[in-house]
Amino acid sequence: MQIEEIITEIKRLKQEKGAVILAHNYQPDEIQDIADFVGDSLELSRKSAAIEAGIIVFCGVHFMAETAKILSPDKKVLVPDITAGCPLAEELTAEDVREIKKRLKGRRVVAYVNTTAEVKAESDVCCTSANAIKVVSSLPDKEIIFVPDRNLADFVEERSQKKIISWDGYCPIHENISLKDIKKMKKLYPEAEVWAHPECRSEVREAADRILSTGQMIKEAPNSAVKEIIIATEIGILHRLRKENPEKKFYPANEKAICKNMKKVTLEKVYECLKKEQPEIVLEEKIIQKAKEAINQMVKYI
Ligand code: CIZ
Repeated sequence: MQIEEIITEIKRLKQEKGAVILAHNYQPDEIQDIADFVGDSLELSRKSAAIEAGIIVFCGVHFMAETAKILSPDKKVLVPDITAGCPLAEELTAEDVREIKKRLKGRRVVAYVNTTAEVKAESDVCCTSANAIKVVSSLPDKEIIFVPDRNLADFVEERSQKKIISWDGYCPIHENISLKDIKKMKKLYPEAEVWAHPECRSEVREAADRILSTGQMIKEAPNSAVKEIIIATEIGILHRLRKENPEKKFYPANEKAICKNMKKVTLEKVYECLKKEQPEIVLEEKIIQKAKEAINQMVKYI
């Protein structure tokens, strides 16, 4: 089938089945363009809980679709490619969390949304990069265990009054963005501001003018007085930034900052997934119930 035909078929099947397509900000451009909603994991989690559709096609990585399923257990949550995982989420198991809780008894565990459903079920509270500071600051504890991203953990410690004990995980895509990249881009575009994601290394965060989640970048771009912005995160976000702000210029800090897992989703796979209603996210009821408690805290904070 030609691309145009696939898109027509996706639209037809979506209507016939009462399905909704959600896409993460890091998805390929053409997937963002056919989606009903594009956003970060917090926005998409909220959306999945609020929409009435019986079928959600989640275009993103596995943990994001799991989060949608936990918040909407009665809906069928489909993923175009079940192998689209997140290396950061896969760095930590539920057993690791149980062990760390035993070792550091009495401390609460805050889990970044980039974790498996099983890890969320063992954690006290979840957060995203958009609300990590607010979630951590809302807790009465002085010391917090934060998993799995060490860079986001450091960023939260810098901006909250808490001592953070962090897991030593990282996102390989964000860690690959270097200070050298930032300096090179600043030389090319001296008027540009640098906006970095909190999953970036500390030296990149220090060199940045602003540290923002993808959802915050989307919200801030139209309000910012600057005309040129160097973006230090996965390059999928550039599509929406450019589309929604045609008068501004956005440059990737490193054009190789590409998450291969995010790009596993294709139009053909979305079509097949809608047609066959497979692959589907299936989670144990016990995991859903436990993880939901941690996620409910997350969706309270913007
Ligand atoms: O929360 C998300 O969706 C992720 C993984 C990054 C971001 O900043 O949007």
